[in-house]
Amino acid sequence: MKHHDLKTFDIATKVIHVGGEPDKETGAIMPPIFQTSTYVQSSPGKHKGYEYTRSHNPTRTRLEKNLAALEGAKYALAMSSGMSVATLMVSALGEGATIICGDDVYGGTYRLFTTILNKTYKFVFVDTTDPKKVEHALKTHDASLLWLETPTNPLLKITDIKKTVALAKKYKCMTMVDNTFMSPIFQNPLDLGADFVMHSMTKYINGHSDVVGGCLMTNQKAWYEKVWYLQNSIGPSQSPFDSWLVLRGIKTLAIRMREHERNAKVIAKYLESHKQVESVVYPGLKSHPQHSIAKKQMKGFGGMITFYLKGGVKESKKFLSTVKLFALAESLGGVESLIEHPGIMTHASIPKKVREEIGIHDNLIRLSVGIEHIDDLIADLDKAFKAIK
Ligand code: P1T
Repeated sequence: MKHHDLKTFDIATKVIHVGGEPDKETGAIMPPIFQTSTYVQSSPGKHKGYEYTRSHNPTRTRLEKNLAALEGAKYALAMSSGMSVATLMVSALGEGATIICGDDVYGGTYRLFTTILNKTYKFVFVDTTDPKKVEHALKTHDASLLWLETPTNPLLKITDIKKTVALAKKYKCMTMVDNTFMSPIFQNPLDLGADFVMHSMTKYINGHSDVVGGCLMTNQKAWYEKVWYLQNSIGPSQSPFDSWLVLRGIKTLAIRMREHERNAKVIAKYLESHKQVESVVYPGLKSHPQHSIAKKQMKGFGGMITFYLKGGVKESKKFLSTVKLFALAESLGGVESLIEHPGIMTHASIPKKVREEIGIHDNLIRLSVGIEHIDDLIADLDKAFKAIK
């Protein structure tokens, strides 16, 4: 094969080949799982770049190379969960730092920020889809970091990344984008000016619902080193085996995202025309309030849909326990379709009053549309609608 530069390849090629080079020693096409905790040194302090797996591991290094390439970043860190990425990123800012955070984020992020990290850091929640509100918060607080989730979980609100990052820069505030819902296939926040991007790898990146993991990507060496120092000191480094599973799952990320979106588009339209549905939220629908921003900054609309059922908690519960192909479970982004009730499940840690204020009502249902055959998915939903009629 002629010499080629992996950097110039399309992302669909990168997911398969970056960090996936054949093993130098044996030619094995699949990377070895370096299931080891430590590494032999030839004399004290003399080693091959690997001392202890909490610090570095060759399988994890391969995954980090791949992750960095997908977000066009110089550096990536793979950790044992999305929540550990959030914890270490905030901790890297230093005691007393202020973080401005979107008002609709994953319930676990909200819980982490408002019940644990709030003892050491200050969090200010704003609706980041409104630049005026963001600017007001930046003006009133000396914030170090703006935390954006876009699209948000579960309401799929979209923030204009480029515009909002520019605003934050004006106030010397850095920006982190939680890009979990889009995956690197559909959105690349670093290209839009963000300082950091994170993913819960548990979702689309791994894609097979068999790993919990998180990753952080950045172009800034000093911040990468700060977060790595915390990872090495505190310990939530991704394990060799889970790193390997993600390297395996990630190969089909580009093709999976296409299929997730293809199915989600059909289901969003189906729901929008359904008499038993109050309203549907999907970035690909013209009715989505930030549809034009979505078209501009995203390369696809993704596989997540939320909708408000006509009815209350009773109808929602019946609907959720009638579907069969859509599995009733927390999480998202796997090849199999999932369904859940944010108010009772993923966002239960947010006080009811706060939930209601932002629109997480008792008739809100969230779908993670998988890549099964579309006819089977529609038939499953049909059955549930008939059951609550
Ligand atoms: O579960 P973990 O890998 O720690 O990632 C947390 C996380 C971070 N950011 C976003 C946008 C997320 O959706 C999540 C996890 N979310 C779910 C488990 C869920 O069902 O929404």
